[in-house]
Amino acid sequence: MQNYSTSKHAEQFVASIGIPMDRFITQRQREFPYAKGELSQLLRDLGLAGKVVTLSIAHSGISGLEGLIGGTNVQGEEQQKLDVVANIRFIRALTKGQQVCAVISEESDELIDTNNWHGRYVVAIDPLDGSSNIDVNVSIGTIFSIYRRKTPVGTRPTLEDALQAGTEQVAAGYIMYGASTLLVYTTGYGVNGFTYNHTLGEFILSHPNITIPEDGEIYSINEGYADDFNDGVRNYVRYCHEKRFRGRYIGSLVADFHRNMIKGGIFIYPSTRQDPNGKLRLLYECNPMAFIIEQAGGIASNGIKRILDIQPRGLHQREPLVLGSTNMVNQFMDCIHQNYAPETNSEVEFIDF
Ligand code: AHM
Ligand code: MG
Repeated sequence: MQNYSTSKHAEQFVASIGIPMDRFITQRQREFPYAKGELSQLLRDLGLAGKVVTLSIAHSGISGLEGLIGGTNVQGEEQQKLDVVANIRFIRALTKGQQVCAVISEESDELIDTNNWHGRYVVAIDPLDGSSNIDVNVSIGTIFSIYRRKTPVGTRPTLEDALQAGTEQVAAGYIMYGASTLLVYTTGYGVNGFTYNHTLGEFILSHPNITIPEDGEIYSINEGYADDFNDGVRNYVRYCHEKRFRGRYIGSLVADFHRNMIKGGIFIYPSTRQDPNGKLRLLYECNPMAFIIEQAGGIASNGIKRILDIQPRGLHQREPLVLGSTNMVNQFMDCIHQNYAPETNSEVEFIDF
């Protein structure tokens, strides 16, 4: 039997858990020879806004923050009060932090100019994802993606800064507001997760070096739309049924993604008859999750192309998304490219009850 208490792996594990995120970020700064601490500061700013939003969510029921605000966002979706609160908190933190020259937000039609023209970074953010779960105390999240700007420092940021392929991300992450608040991020050197400790007011390293199992038995897709999927996606769903995989679908991307990354699984938001490009937005939903899952050892695709290779054409562009454990995503690809036909006459005997 392996002696875990003396293995190198165990030493690393024990040594790293418990480090406050601030210290972890400072230690890791050397991974960015070009950076002078601005990216570290930016990650801290996101963490700070995440703490404030954690409080707003926790008190939403008793402070009148539940429910709709009475307006719609650029995508015509009804805005919840907490959507708006989270948007304000994150944009304020990024603006005051001064490292970011422009923000792309799910809640804002146009590119937001923070007036920090000396900031070197651009952030794409979904301030509060999983709107349908906000009022029912189910996990929701913030998703973010960080790029270096393309235009010269000191000038007005433009769409050229915003419309960068996912391969250009320098960092990406999410904050999950669940049973605990968890901040998970990557800078391209693995994936690490930090749990918020309310007493200390700090994010503490709790999930060092997260990797996704190569295989899994969880599939996450909204099967309510099955009649609107194409045959390939329906084939894959039937394959999951045949394999007796477990269906798990929260309807909050962050929560579904996080569970699948830890346990092994596949998340699919395909194109449907109504929405040929799917629902999820490339810049602040697909790209950050794709960067994280690849760093954890998994795959992310739109069914044809690697997500990170897609050249964005618009701030709120949507893409079909499939991501997760390598073997599961590869099997999905076989199904959608019709290399797999499910057994139609399986000889299963059903027992009446
Ligand atoms: P939102 O940004 O309006 O909250 O929508 C995104 C969310 C994702 O978190 C989730 O994966 C998906 O919408 C669920 O959509 P559906 O209810 O169509 O299954
Ligand atoms: Mg969203």
